[in-house]
Amino acid sequence: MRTQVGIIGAGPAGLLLAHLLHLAGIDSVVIEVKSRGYIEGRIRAGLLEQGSVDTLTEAGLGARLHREGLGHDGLELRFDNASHRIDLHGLTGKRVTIYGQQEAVKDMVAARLETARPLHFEVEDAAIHDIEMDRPRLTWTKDGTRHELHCDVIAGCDGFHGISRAAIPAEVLRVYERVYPFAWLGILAEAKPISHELIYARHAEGFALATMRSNSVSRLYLQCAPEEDLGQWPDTRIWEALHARLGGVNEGPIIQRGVTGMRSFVAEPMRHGRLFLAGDAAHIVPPTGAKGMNLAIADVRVLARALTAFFRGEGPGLMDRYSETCLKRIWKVQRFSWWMTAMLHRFSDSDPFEHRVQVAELDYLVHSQAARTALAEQYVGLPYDQ
Ligand code: RFL
Ligand code: PHB
Repeated sequence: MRTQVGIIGAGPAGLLLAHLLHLAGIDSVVIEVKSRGYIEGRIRAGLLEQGSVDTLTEAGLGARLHREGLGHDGLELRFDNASHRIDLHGLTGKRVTIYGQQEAVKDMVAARLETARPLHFEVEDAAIHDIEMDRPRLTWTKDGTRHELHCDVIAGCDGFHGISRAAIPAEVLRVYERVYPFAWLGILAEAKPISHELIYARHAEGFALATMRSNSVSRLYLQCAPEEDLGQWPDTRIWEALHARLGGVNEGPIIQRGVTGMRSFVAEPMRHGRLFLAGDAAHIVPPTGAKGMNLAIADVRVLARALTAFFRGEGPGLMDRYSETCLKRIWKVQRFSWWMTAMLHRFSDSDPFEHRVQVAELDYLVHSQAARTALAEQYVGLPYDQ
């Protein structure tokens, strides 16, 4: 078998890349280790920057997003028993949209299947070969049969735990990492959101976030211990903690729950030979800034453009600059996500000094138009050309 771009992973990065390449007339094959049902049901991110919405819309993937997505013009910061609204739209002219990642994934899978280009689920033993040559290969097993795919380029869109990053020789790859001493316990509940906008709360007991998936489904997060045992969190304890930290929430049946560890991580460079990393395969941000899926989309925009130029015979210039171009944005977004995390969480070694500094930072933020503008322009998403 032969294709132009072999894509590993059918998350937002892999599926969007496949679609953008299709629109440019470039052939690709997508392989995914999980089933279609699994990736379409995996509950994760929910918040899209204005630029992500525009990218999906321009790619023809925005119909349901515009019908069902919830546009937000502001957010609330809560600390010291008071609430402060940040007017995102007033400060930047832009807004963000709540639309579950799995809904965006469903739209992209449907679009891919409509193109009739290959998307293989439940592959086993995927392996990458010859990335330092002009014809790299992908191999995998499906239903007991071994497959071999000759490619011009391989896109590693297989998330943090995939195989792609490990295919880059260790002596070439530099890794920057920070693991936080806490995690998020996230629930999805059939309960009306307490506000039509997101509420980020800093509380002496720990951070909490109230977001949503619809006008009748709440998505709520609580700071917890890094290896938290969900068995220690019966529903009553979850609701008590949410009430305390958010100043009251609406309760309802909990339909999903999980614990997410938090880290900041960047692997450089994002390209080696004919292998390109995109999305979580190359970087992880803590979810406080809501940036993971948005960064994946930003990488893929750059990669699709570079590959399109290459296959049109315009040379490898954009491909050669891929890593550098993406990393400029990635490090700014890393800084923003780290800053939001540091400002809003309780650190286990927190001392009274740190507490005072956090509150001073929040107080400054909500009273300074310059500081609010800085938060707002990063939260709605930096322009792509910076
Ligand atoms: P994904 O989504 O992990 O997709 C990678 C895919 O690759 C597959 N795979 C393989 N396939 C074939 N062969 C192999 N060997 C393979 N190994 C892995 C996997 O099965 C998977 O399908 O990475 P991608 O596409 O880079 O997308 C990244 C986003 O998923 C991620 O950054 C976000 O979910 C992060 N995130 C958020 N991002 C936002 O932009 N806004 C948010 O509000 C937001 N909130 C969140 C989040 C992530 C969270 N969790 C659970 C990590 C909230 C949470 C709680
Ligand atoms: C979500 O809606 O799941 C969400 C929103 C904002 C965040 C993280 C997660 O910062």
